[in-house]
Amino acid sequence: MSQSDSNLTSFRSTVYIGLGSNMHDPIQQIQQAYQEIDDINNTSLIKVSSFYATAPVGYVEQQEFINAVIEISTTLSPQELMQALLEIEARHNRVREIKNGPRTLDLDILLFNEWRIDEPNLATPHPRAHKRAFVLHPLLEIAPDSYIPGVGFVKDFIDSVSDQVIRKLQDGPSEK
Ligand code: PH2
Ligand code: MG
Ligand code: MG
Repeated sequence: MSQSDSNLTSFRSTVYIGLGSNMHDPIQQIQQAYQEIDDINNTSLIKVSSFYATAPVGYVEQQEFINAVIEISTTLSPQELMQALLEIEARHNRVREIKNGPRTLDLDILLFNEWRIDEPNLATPHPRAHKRAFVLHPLLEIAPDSYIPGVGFVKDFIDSVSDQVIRKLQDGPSEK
């Protein structure tokens, strides 16, 4: 939070972000990111899922991931939020070598209100969210009624990802 959070005229959005890491102490990377996200101007962390250990999807010759999903509240625009998240990824020394490959920190906007955004660098809902157990399980945990615009309710997609290996590491959700 910052001083401009008191601007009551700004429209407040509810946003879900997926976090993933499989390099250099993933849990620490993600916990550090929670703080950095809460420190973004006009943005606050609302809810945090448990951590999930998940088998890599896409490019499989890599370490398992730790994944989590958070809910934030922000008055930033989608593009402003996106830029702030990219800066945090960069601070975690994120390098983009292999598509879907190992990463210190990945921050993906999953849902931005129920808005459907289709811009070259940003699409919401995240186009693959409903196909990934590492998104659906933590999202369902903190937002059991969440709806993916144009796709359907998260709870209705859980069965379709039952072949993906995922293990919940600690109990949650916790209110932040
Ligand atoms: N992210 C990817 C590709 N594959 N697999 C898991 N288990 N978790 C991820 O966060 C992940 C992935 C691309 O962003
Ligand atoms: Mg991703
Ligand atoms: Mg990403």
